[in-house]
Amino acid sequence: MTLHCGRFELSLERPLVMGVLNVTPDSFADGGRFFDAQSAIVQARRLFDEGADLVDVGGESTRPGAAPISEDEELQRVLPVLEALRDVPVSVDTRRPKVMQAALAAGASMINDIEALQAPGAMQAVAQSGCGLCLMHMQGDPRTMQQAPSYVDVVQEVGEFLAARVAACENAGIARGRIVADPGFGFGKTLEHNLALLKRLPELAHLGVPILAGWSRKSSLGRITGREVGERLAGSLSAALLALLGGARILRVHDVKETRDAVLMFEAWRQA
Ligand code: YH5
Repeated sequence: MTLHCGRFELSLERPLVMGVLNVTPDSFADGGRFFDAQSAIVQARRLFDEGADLVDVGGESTRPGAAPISEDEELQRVLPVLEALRDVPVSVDTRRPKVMQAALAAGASMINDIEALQAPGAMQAVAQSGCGLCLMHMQGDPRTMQQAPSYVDVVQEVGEFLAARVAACENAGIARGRIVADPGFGFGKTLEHNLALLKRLPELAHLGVPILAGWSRKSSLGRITGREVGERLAGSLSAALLALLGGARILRVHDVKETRDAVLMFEAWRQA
């Protein structure tokens, strides 16, 4: 049981922790891009020290309502960081085929695409390499997705979408052992949709690929706990544990050190 991620083989014997690294300009620093890249690299090393199995680097904000940035801007943000992290497994959170290609050439081991490779050319960009791949479900696009999410049966629809994307990838020559599927918590989903997906996560086991779950710090936690984004650690850890109970094998989180302990607790419980 391993996940093929380019030159890395990640064991899925125990759940994996994916640390989140946003590479967005630091408005409080005037050192420019070099400073931004340097602080991102330092932060990535810290996430690995804290127990991350891989780090997810993103140059484009995909939070609800976020404005898109140019392709050049995205490349200039992520490439220097990837080049400095060739010795460790790094995924790149991007929707753009050109960024995928450049990121893989710069040493990235995995592509994390919130559009599940639906952009023209994205499938080919990933098929040409041996990288890992995360296929995520989203209804709509980040700018408008939270306006009126609607499903008849969210779990069934997300499952059908992901199954179709896994099949399309396999047809394009991307081996199943490289693929991870993600229901996309918060991406065109109400709190009720997110909870239905969390509760019924075992129903996604039929996909036959590891499931990745990303609840860390998200608005649904704020809706439940009444906490602002900086106060959502306990909610995030609780959601992470519930996802593990539902069969998730990879957790995408901001708080690596704390999530690692939750994973160790889960593993101890599971093996008892
Ligand atoms: C994900 O779930 N999420 S970016 C809003 C927040 C906090 C966090 C209001 N990329 C996922 O993390 N990729 C993102 O507070 C992702 N799965 C995968 N595969 C959104 C995010 C966030 C948004």
